[in-house]
Amino acid sequence: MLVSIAVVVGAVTTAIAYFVPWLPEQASEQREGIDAVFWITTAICVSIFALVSAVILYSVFKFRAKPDDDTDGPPIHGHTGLEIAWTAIPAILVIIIGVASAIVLARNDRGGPDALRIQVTAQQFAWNFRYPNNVTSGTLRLPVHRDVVLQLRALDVLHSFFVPQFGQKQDAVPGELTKLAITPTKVGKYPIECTELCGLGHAVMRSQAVVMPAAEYDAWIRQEGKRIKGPPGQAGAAVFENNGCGGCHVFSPANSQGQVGPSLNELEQQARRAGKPLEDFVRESIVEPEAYLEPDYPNVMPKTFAQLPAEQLDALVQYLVGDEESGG
Ligand code: HEC
Ligand SMILES: [Cu+2]
Repeated sequence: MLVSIAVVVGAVTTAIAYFVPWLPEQASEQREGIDAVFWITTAICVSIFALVSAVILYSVFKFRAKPDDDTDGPPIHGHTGLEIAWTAIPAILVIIIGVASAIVLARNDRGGPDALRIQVTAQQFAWNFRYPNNVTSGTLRLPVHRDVVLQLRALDVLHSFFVPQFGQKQDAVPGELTKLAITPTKVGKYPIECTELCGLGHAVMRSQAVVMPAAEYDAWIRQEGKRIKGPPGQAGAAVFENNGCGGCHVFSPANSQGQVGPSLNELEQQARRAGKPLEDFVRESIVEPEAYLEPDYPNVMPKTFAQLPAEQLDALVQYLVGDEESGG
């Protein structure tokens, strides 16, 4: 009887654990180990739950007092064997979970000797990514099946990088360089979330990880690398596009339609209103957005662009200042 109850409870709980898709899609090698630990833990929990439920259900029916029975039960003074068992078995189970976790963590921390290294800058409330050839972007592009190591920096407060489909989280800590290894296994688009409450805009501190076929990634990174070294107009356009400026700003030369920030088509009037020379105004607006806040707009322009390499910043400013400088 006891055994049949345990089997039924165990089967139902296992079905709930197995058939309901609790976990996000698996898209990295690191996630495989994490999921394994998760399933080991779940198996242990299901077994103990089945055992305890069976004993409780069995006892409730088997040892129920008769309605007119007011006597005390027999006095019981512990059971040394049982006590040793219920101390030792959980200790062993916890050690199993601990050892499995340690193995997975150690394996997941290995980036591989020729991993692609990408610099990540986190700041209230945006992410910025810089690739080995200095291309910068607001979305993270990764080649599938290649070891990647993210090197994370925070410029203000604690942030935490998390892509649920990749499994691991890593804090970005001001004044410290932290690392996160990812080996993507599936082409696709995955959300990047900040998982450390970092201020008012925490909930919108999101971006996207785009996992691409290796050849497509190589072509993209080569092309963007060439564009940022090209003439200022071309380089500026590349920096503008890759860093997501168009998502928030209208700017005709880029064909962008973002409505979060002011239009960048009338920068001259805006500079005059701010009482600054055009180029200084534009540069300052990008590097230090809070220096002059356009009235009627939220203060949400990311400050991460101060991290742009100098040539890219110059090219971006030229691109925005436009015609009078480049003569075309
Ligand atoms: C998340 C949205 C967002 C993104 C992304 C963004 N901006 Fe902004 N930007 C704003 C907002 C809002 C303002 C107005 C508030 C302020 O002045 O800081 C602004 C202001 C500016 C200004 C000053 C314009 C004026 O009229 O005062 C410039 C120039 C500018 N942004 C350029 C850029 C460039 C270049 C990028 C990309 C590298 C960019 N922005 C990315 C939201 C954004
Ligand atoms: Cu954050």
